[in-house]
Amino acid sequence: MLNKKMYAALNKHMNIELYSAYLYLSMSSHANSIGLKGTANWFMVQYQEEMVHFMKFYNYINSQGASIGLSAMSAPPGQYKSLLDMFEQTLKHEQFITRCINDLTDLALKEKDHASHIFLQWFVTEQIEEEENDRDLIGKLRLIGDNGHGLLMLDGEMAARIFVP
Ligand code: OFO
Repeated sequence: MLNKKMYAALNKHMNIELYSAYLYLSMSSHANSIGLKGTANWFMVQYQEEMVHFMKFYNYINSQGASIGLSAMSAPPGQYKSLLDMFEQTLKHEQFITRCINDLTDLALKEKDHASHIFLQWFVTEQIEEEENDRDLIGKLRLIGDNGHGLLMLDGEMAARIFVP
């Protein structure tokens, strides 16, 4: 059973995971609207992954006998200056998520909630990959700069990403 503090923190973060899904869904559509279909695919896969993250929290809270509370969702930005801007915003968001996961893990230890502490380990590991992916793409985009050919090549690479549930 989750204590009050742990429940509130996990439930709040569950809603943040849903916001992550919203954010990447919006980025996917923006990429599509500027003709970058591969990038649109990359963000669509990212959206699907975020829904998995959301459902992990949803199922965990339910498995502890509590019912989840969905909160109102703020709208993500719909316009971006460039592809680099999108990925810089993505990395910034993922760094925020990493801080949230670290805070949740600290709380689980403080509350001696071993089940939640184990549950959160998956996310601690996942965040390493989340940030790494974004940093890799930002590095490539900085090298590419304004080179249209390079941008299209990278877009083609991003078309190959597939969702692995
Ligand atoms: Fe992008 O890792 Fe969840 O939010």
